[in-house]
Amino acid sequence: MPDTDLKPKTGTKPKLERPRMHKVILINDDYTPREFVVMVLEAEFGMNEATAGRVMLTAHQKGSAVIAVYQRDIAETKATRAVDMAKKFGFPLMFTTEPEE
Ligand code: NFA
Repeated sequence: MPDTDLKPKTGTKPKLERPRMHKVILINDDYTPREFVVMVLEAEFGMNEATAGRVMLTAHQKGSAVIAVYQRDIAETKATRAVDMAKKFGFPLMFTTEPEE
């Protein structure tokens, strides 16, 4: 095309928002054994036993605890896998995700 303008445009690059990160939140319940919660936190979220124990206790005492922050897909996959693992053992353990501010 003879009159195609090949000059690079300047000043038109859109400013992209960085995608928001998503928190995975552990919800307390009255039935899931503490040791099982710790095991799930170790298995699915790569925590050591000391950290997993602290996070579990925080949720136990306050009702919920933020576990970690990931890109949305990863947060949702990990939360789903953790809930499914608990379900398989007959426990009502819940994890949710929500976007960071
Ligand atoms: N509240 C549960 C218990 O006393 C332990 C628990 C902690 C469950 C954190 C869910 C989340 N067995």
